[in-house]
Amino acid sequence: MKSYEVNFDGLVGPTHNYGGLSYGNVASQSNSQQSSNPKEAALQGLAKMKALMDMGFQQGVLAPQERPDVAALRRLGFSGTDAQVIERAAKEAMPLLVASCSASSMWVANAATVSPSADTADGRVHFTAANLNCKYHRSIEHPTTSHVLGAMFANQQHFAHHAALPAVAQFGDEGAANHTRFCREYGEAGVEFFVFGRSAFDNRFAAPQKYPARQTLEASQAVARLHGLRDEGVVYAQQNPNVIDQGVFHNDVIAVGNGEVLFYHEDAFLETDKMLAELQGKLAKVGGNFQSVCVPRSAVTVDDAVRSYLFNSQLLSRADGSMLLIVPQECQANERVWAYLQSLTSSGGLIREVKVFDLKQSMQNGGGPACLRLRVALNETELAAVNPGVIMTAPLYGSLTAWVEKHYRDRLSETDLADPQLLLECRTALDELTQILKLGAVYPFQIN
Ligand code: SUG
Repeated sequence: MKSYEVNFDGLVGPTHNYGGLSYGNVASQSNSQQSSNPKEAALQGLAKMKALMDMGFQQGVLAPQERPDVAALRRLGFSGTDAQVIERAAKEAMPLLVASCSASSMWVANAATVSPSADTADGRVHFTAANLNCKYHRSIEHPTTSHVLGAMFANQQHFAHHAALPAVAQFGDEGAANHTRFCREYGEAGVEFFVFGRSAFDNRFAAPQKYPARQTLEASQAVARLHGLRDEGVVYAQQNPNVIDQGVFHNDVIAVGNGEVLFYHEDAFLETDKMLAELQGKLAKVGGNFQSVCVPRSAVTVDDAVRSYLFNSQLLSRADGSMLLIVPQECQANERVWAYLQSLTSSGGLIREVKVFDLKQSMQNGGGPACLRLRVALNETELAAVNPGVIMTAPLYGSLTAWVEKHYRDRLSETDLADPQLLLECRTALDELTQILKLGAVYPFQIN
């Protein structure tokens, strides 16, 4: 049976703004307080989805969340009408209003960890929503993420959903940003690769000194158990704590994998040789030929990687077996990175082509092409069981661009977040969106 990697991209929400909310994420911190352009952000994301669809890849879309999150503000003690809740938060605790307005759910690589049916004990595709426990503004995403994923992958014969792990630092889970899967064919058993930043209970593992390690080993192990993965089909590796301290807050800022290939920076991991040998051995057991492409620090420094987001690229398999890298335009702007990419594609290896996208609005908050997509490997039967409303088509692209043009502002600054009119605009837009994507009621304002 045919099988595919389907990229579901996060649609940027109408409150996209630069809140400076992510300590340890260099772009988020350095662009704090700048005014944003939500309309441009959403259109840039849609253009990438359309381009991938036009190239023949399977493409889907994941809906944004209701923001400002008035219910979250109520849980923090703000009361009255919705407008009063926003007004009071703006007056008494602006950082909390900013956090409750973040459109951070656009980075759907952090929405969940997904294991394809060929890897799981019960033969279903498993999803665990990420608790994103390291940052308050992200920790409020998972309940709606679960509703949206449930509406997209509703068929219980094929899809199994797990609630987010316990909401404590020991189980900090950032979803697919720290998870990669290697396989020969998407529909065949593969090796799932979990990268953690620290261990919560075992002090033999080093931890970063400056910035937080968001993903714990214990969270990764819990997800592997929930999904019913075989020990032989799992590899755990530790991210180098020094690179976390240089701004590599997720593994997908320093490595990307697909098919049988891992593309990574020389400084990305600890005990790299042991890890590569384990990946090679385990993939060989399921018939695969593991290959790795190491980018040396002499060609591209960790700082270059963090600024250009070279590794936050999408590594896509083409029909002829070669691979394509989707990179943000910041890679072209960095001389060393661009020179490296030229030599990579002309070296006769598997990665033959690079395509550049303008995702500046998202990049300024630390979200590149790979952050914006959640990969779900599906066979033909499973793909047919996905809610068809969320699969990208030319007409859907047309409806979504028209929807963005109609509802989104082209400028948003911190003071605008206090405008109660923004909440009404967002709810009106999202209500219409659930009809376009045929999701049913998924948002708090629709359910309560
Ligand atoms: O969690 N930025 C996100 C970026 C997530 C990128 N995702 C992956 N690497 N997969 C984060 O740090 C910034 C929001 C702000 O500051 O307004 C933010 O949440």
